[in-house]
Amino acid sequence: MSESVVVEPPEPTRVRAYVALGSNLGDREGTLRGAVRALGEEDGIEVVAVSSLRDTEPVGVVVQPRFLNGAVVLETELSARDLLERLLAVERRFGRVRDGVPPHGPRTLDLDLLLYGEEVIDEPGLRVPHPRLHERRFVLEPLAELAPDLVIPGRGRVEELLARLH
Ligand code: PH2
Ligand code: MG
Ligand code: MG
Repeated sequence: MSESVVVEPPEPTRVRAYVALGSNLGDREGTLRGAVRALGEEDGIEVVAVSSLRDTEPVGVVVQPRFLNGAVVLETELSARDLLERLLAVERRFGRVRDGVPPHGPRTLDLDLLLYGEEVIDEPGLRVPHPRLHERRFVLEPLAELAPDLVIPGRGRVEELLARLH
């Protein structure tokens, strides 16, 4: 009689992803806390760490309410595209409206995929690393709190990118 061999299913590949949080309409803190909870409840997404939340001056379109910003570290089994779709779905659940609103205008919730592992992706609607992450203090500060030594592909270490802004 041959010995039985237990074949373990392959470990699903888990990727570490970083997501920026932003809100400048309604109950900003309630929305960001709720969104982080909602992300953690999604199948295939685990919230590993959450930065502090900071009140920030609007950048770009400056005539709009102040933002509350932060960032989270996720571990995920989802592809970058599927993760992006989940982020957009959570934005909608928290009242994000895109129709008729200027691209950088006020929003109840903005969840931007900053990094997906070490991958560099440039596809319609999906660019990682996020193309403006290295020049935005409201993104780099919370990111530096979570992962100062993190290297942004093509840009450098988070802490150095932040120091360059001072
Ligand atoms: N998001 C923008 C435009 N400007 N300014 C701040 N302070 N925080 C943001 O999250 C932000 C912004 C577009 O996504
Ligand atoms: Mg944004
Ligand atoms: Mg966005």
